[in-house]
Amino acid sequence: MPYPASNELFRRHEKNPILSPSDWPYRVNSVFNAAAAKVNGEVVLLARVEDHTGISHLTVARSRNGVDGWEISKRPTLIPDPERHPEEVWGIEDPRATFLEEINRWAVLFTAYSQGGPLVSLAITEDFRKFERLGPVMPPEDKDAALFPVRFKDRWAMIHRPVPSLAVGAHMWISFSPDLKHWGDHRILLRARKGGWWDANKIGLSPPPLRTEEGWLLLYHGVRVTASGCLYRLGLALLDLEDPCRVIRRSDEWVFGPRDHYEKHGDVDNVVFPCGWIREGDELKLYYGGADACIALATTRVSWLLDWLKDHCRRSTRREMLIANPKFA
Ligand code: BMA
Repeated sequence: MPYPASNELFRRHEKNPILSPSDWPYRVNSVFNAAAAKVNGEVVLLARVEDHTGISHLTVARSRNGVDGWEISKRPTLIPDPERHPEEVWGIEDPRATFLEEINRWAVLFTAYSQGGPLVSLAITEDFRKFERLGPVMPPEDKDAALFPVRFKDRWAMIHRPVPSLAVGAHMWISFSPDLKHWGDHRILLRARKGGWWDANKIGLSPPPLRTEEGWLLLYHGVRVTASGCLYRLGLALLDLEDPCRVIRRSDEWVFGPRDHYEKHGDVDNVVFPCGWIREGDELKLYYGGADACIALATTRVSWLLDWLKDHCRRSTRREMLIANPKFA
């Protein structure tokens, strides 16, 4: 089935937003940016929940069909624990879950908001009920991190977004580790573009990399700074299956952006922010935060995204990538 001629690759669910603060069994300000996983036939969302102190924690919601009938935990699932983890003093945010077959567990990377700024922390879980916190894996400022599900030549790989200095741009990096705890061999994977592009100056990974027949599919966000605030939109890229440092394609155009009211208006206007997707055959369910206030669902097909990306990767973009990073050659 070819992708729609309208280029509308993602279809918003008619029940959007599928989860809102009013659905929560306890008092919260906002629910958004959830990790997504399929566990024992159920869709599990690990949502970022902000309470009325402004600090975030994470709470699980489960559903058979991934659309409605959510069973939401009566209490927070993972709360900041600054006694044992001082880096969590101002909250934990934006989880992304990857199933690691080798250890038969989910690895959840999330942002811990420390006094020194946001950093990347890791927790491991089998069932999204009990978690083992491994603590910080990247120093501040760093976020938008997710693991690949497999090792590459004996090493785990992570995509993340350090911000060494805003003057040089906030790019997506890739790093490697023998044990999930010690990370190195850091290099830039995808650069934020410059000037008037939709993804100029600041980009970051959205859901974890998705293994496809043609490569690792990435959905990433680009942040455009406008006179009325930031505008979060999403674009696609494809990495080599064997060598994830090799970018095969990158879209010039964004593929999804704020359109409906729950994306345009909330605590932070004009934000779509996915942290999870679930693949069932060719179908893909994308779970995203709407305007930092609610959780929404959009569906697409993996084959549509791959075909569209093939048709929408101009030569100039590839040239630009080669100049930016000779490792792409
Ligand atoms: C990013 C993260 C996200 C948030 C987005 C828009 O930096 O903090 O959690 O959704 O900004 O506010």
